Amino acid sequence: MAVLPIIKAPDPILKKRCAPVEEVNDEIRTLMDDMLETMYAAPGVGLAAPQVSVHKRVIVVDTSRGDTDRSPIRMANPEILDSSDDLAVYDEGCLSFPDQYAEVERPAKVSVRYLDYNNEVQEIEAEGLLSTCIQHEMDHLDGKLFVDHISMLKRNMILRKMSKLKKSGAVT
Ligand code: GNR
Ligand code: NI
Repeated sequence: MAVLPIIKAPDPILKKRCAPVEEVNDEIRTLMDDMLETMYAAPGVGLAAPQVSVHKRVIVVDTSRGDTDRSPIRMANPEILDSSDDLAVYDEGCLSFPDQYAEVERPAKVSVRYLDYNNEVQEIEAEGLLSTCIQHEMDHLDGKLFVDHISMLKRNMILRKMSKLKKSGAVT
């Protein structure tokens, strides 16, 4: 397993659409495991493949918090089957935007179909932080970032801050 470098915004790598995985084979399993190790090291509750420069539809999440009771979920080709009409607001962050937060409104519950670590089709229903996190990670696969859900004013504020941090070398 390996901790991979996380791409920080603004970067065109984060804006590309990712290609579906043909099957979850050893190469994809290694990617999933490296992504989990990278996510735990950060630490974060989710990570999408483009954040580590891989343009494949792979995400990992673990919203359990705490080092002892880990419950990692590894997903390839996640699809939203259904989402609730009721919405939930979370103060979201992103490992590609260190120290930047903004409230984002999304469907409160989603049902998701994906390929698991064994290349088997799974379906789960998610609510709360898990639901938010899965939707945030799935957005990454389409080059969409949490700042694309907020007002242009707030988005530009955050993007300007990130550009400055990168220019000064405070963020790499
Ligand atoms: O670690 C993360 N925390 C988080 C908090 C609220 C909503 C979404 C997230 S995802 C983020 C990790 C990340 O950037 N995943 O792409
Ligand atoms: Ni993110």
